[in-house]
Amino acid sequence: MELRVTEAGSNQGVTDGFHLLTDALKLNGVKTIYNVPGIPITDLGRYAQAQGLRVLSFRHEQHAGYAAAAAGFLTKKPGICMTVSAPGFLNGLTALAHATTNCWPMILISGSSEREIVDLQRGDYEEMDQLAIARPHAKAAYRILRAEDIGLGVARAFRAATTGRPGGVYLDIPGALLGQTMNEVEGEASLRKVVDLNAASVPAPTAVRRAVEVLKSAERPLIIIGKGAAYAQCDDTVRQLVETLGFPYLPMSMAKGLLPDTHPQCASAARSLVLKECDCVFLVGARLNWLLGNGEGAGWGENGVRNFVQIDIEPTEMDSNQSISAPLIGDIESCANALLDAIGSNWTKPSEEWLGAVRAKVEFNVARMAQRLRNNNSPMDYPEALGVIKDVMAEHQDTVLVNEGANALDQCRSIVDIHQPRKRLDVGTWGVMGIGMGSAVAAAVETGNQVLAVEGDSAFGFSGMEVETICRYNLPVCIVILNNNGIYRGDGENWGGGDDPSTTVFVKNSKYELMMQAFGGSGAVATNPDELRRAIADAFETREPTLINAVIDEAAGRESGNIGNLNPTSVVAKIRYPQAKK
Ligand code: ADP
Ligand code: TZD
Ligand code: MG
Repeated sequence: MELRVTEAGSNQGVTDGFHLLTDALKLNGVKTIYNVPGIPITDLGRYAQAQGLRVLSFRHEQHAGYAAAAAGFLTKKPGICMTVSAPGFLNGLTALAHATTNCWPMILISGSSEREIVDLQRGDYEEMDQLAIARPHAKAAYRILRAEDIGLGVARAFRAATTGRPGGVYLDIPGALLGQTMNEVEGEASLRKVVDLNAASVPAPTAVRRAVEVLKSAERPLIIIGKGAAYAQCDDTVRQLVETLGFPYLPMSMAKGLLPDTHPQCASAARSLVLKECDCVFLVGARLNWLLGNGEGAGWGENGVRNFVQIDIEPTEMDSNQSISAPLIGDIESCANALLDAIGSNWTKPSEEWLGAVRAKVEFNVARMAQRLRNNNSPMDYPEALGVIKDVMAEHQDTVLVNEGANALDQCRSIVDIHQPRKRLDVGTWGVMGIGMGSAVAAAVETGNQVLAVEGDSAFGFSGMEVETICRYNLPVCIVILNNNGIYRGDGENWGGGDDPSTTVFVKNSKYELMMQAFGGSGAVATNPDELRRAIADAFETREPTLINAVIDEAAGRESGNIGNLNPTSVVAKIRYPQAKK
């Protein structure tokens, strides 16, 4: 351990809370901290930087938090976010809850005020009982009160965030802890490196045999691959399992690219058909939550899904919606390998009747869409703009695509193929607007690859100020705003007839490109697909921070994109608001 020298002079042999905390993080492999400075953690960030950690400062904690969450997904290690107390903590908490909801490992470290004052509610600077507030939104929440417990506290946070089903962990750091001193040798001895963070969890042989029998009995089987499988980083094993079984598969949004979307078994373009007609569904790291209609109702198994088989590391996920005929409780790599062993070499692939029907539907739908992706209108509609993005992702397959919005999200997800694992970061399980710039920063920092952020104009606004962060660190991020002047559409009217614009409409023809130019990055406007293609090519060539304002027809979108059905309806609205046309 290095010697520490204080202003007072030589202070050999002594360490303190600041340094124990950074040492504990380093010992557990942390390389980057996503943070917003302030009392009491300003110096913590400085010391971390001095000790060789990369400390990236954001303009708002939520985006530092979303960056940490995305880093957790990309690296399979906890992403670290650091904030000040009360308001900074609350700003970061949204991201911690998001990480927990998505089953991603993240640790939110927040400074907090003096316990003696806070607990008597005497009104301290930024007083708040942060630990209690964090607990329901995190997989675990801990507070460290003594310098000698820093090693233990950090180790517990790492273990909880990562082992089993991953999630967000809150670590409460009262300001006074950071200044506590202890003997340096004892301090070093108190730190712990967590062993086998991503511990394997092997399924029982009986469960494996049961799953093989159920899968064998399927006539029209379907695999659904979720982001848990992308997170698991056993890409070759998943691919081998899918190809050995020979089933059509559907990738969930962030599992796209785990096998390339152009794979012959990929049934994305025949989604309605496979969900309606399948008789057996094999879930691999995907939950039967709202994104899959909870496995029932409209769109699902017209003739009834007879069997669900599910791989998940979390036992309570089984039977959370539909009855699971063959649960495989374990990590995806262990489960997939056990299945491959049990299957051996004599596996009969599904009937040509089923595979042929799926293939025909895929080919039909892909061909039907192809022309729409090639039109060259001005202003563009979504498919025209996204046809360009699709080409870019095919030509630059290691680009990380960040995507948020409503139409900007849904149409991008279905049109733009992803070719490599973990190259798509989006709104996740909650459908969060605001993940954009934080995810883009994390993607650039953690992978070093070019990032392409495809953003609705509303979605971008949630984190738009972080373009300064992107410029400050000179990250290779190209932002394309699909600008339709508003939320869902830009042509809504005020149904009360007043002067205020409709609730969903923004300033028309906004010059978003100037936001990037304000901080020294490049800005461009694209009014047609050719211009968009050229602007992206320039950004990829220079790897400069770039913002392209892509002008989209303001009447092109649909209310809520693909999930308009989730809006509650009013029975009296049509009578009261005759102006309401859409
Ligand atoms: P999607 O939104 O893509 O459908 P979900 O987030 O709903 O995916 O589901 C991911 C699932 O993957 C979670 O239930 C989680 O417990 C599980 N999971 C995460 N990591 C692993 C792993 N290494 N092995 C097995 N299951 C995992
Ligand atoms: N706030 C948060 C945090 N998350 C949300 N999902 C929403 C609000 C509601 N919301 C959506 O679900 S999509 C969306 C909002 C505000 C923006 C859609 O507009 P956009 O995309 O410009 O981003 P399109 O292309 O105009 O549809
Ligand atoms: Mg919009």
